[in-house]
Amino acid sequence: MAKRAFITGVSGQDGSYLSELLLEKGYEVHGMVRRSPTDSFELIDHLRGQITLHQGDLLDQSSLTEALRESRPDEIYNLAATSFVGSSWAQPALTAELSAVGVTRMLEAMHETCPEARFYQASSSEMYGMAREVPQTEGTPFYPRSPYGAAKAYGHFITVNYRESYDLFTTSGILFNHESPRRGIDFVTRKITWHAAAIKLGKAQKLALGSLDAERDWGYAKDYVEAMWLMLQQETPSDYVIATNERHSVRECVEVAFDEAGLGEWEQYVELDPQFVRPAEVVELVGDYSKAESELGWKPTTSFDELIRLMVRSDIDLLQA
Ligand code: GDR
Repeated sequence: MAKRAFITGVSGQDGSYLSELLLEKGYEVHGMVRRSPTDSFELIDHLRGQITLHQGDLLDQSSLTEALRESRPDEIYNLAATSFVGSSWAQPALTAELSAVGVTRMLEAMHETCPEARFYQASSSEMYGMAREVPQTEGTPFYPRSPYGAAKAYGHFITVNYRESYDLFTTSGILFNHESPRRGIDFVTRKITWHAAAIKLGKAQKLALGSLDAERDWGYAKDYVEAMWLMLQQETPSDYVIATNERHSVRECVEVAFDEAGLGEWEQYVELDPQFVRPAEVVELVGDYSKAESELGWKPTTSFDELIRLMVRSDIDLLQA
């Protein structure tokens, strides 16, 4: 019989790639959406008819219990959250409701309706914030620097706690930044690749950024959803850092993107705008994925340069269509 998976945040970047991966593997895929399941969801509309959507909200306990009762999953992937770090200062309590308490609600729903299921929690490198050591491993202490990071740290610890308190199969994937052509336009890589494409095609003139010096460990989302699945196929549940162990700056991202678009000197198009600067920044985030490599057999397959170039080409195609 086909395995059943339940994905919250199914209509986002990771949810859409994970759905495709699980369908390829023969899973019956169920997803949770906040709006009506009959609405359009850009990133998963091509999967209509192949996945079953349930209406539910991480703010609403009974909707989660009901969605799990209906879908009876073997595997649960909790990807739903507010994903834009910058907005978490404007909506700190909502961020906590969704990304912190929301995890408890999902775990409670699982504990009540399907305790035999396996649970994946989408944790984040933002939990390391003001990093205590470089590179970061599963053992590095957390020091979040945003309401987003603080909420994710709670989500991580409650996931570990349900494993230890109730012997549930719960895992936390500490994912560093992961990008793709499906990345939202507010995130810095996609903002840059979209603008490079738009400037190339004469549809935009300038690109306004908060800073060129910020650095991140950026990987390809398609590689990262594979790691989520692998974590739930192990004999014993554990937590894993998923990263590339390489750090690149926003400036390098701009250089590669404008080069791929054939635009020459990028300096003439880029301006700095303080509205995109955050009240507190994270520093020296770079992940050591050696535990994932030795236990899951996982490693990143797409370099930073390839990733940014494929995103620019995709944005050029999108804007030409
Ligand atoms: P991040 O991603 O906050 O790391 O979170 P984002 O792409 O938003 O920022 C990366 C870095 O770029 C700097 N930056 C800018 N960022 C944006 N968005 N816009 C700008 O104009 C700009 N200029 C400079 C930021 O300050 C930051 O340093 C992502 C999300 O996917 C989270 O959900 C996830 O948990 C983490 O990655 C891992």
